[in-house]
Amino acid sequence: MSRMREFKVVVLGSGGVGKSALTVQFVSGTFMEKYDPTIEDFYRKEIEVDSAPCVLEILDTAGTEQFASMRDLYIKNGQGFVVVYSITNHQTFQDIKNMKEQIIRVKNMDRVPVILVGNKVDIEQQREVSNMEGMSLAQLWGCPFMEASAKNKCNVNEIFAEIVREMNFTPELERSNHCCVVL
Ligand SMILES: Nc1nc2c(ncn2[C@@H]2O[C@H](COP(=O)(O)OP(=O)(O)OP(=O)(O)O)[C@@H](O)[C@H]2O)c(=O)[nH]1
Ligand SMILES: [Mg+2]
Repeated sequence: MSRMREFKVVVLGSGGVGKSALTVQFVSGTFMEKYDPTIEDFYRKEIEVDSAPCVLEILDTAGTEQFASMRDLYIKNGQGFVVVYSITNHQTFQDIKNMKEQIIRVKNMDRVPVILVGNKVDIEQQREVSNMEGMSLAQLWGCPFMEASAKNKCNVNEIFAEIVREMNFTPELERSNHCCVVL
């Protein structure tokens, strides 16, 4: 019998940045070419990070502002946050700054597990956000940063492994709503 850790991950970012494409690529290994705006989708996947198996419960949220009122609740229930912008759209990079503030306000914890992700690196010719801008923001936030491509499966598994590591390093989760599954 082994105890497996379970983590609640929330994927946040503006509409169209590739939250669903990254999540679906990670969970089922396929790329979603067609844009179908999300209302809310939920996934569960078992992975091994640094030789420790765990279960990720992933909430893929709506980027559309129409559903932004749900965000407080998602953040309240989440433990780790994958914050995504598109390197091809500078506005989406601005938008995540507000989302990060919302995370800090709602969680009210000293340290919230977050990873900053610049998606769509496969379309380098349309880049509007430099690698340096992403890195600087992550440095300011004190969190890991990765550029990724849901299309080319670049850094997709790495994002989710890294957010697990961040959650592992956050002892406050142990005391709050962290739970274990007994197998
Ligand atoms: N070239 C390229 N296109 C991508 C990538 N990721 C997503 N896309 C495309 O961008 C569009 C939007 O992707 P989604 O994953 O639906 O975006 P989202 O962030 O989930 O959007 P909302 O659900 O509305 O918040 C789709 O047409 C995807 O195929 C990527 O890494 N590279
Ligand atoms: Mg989506």
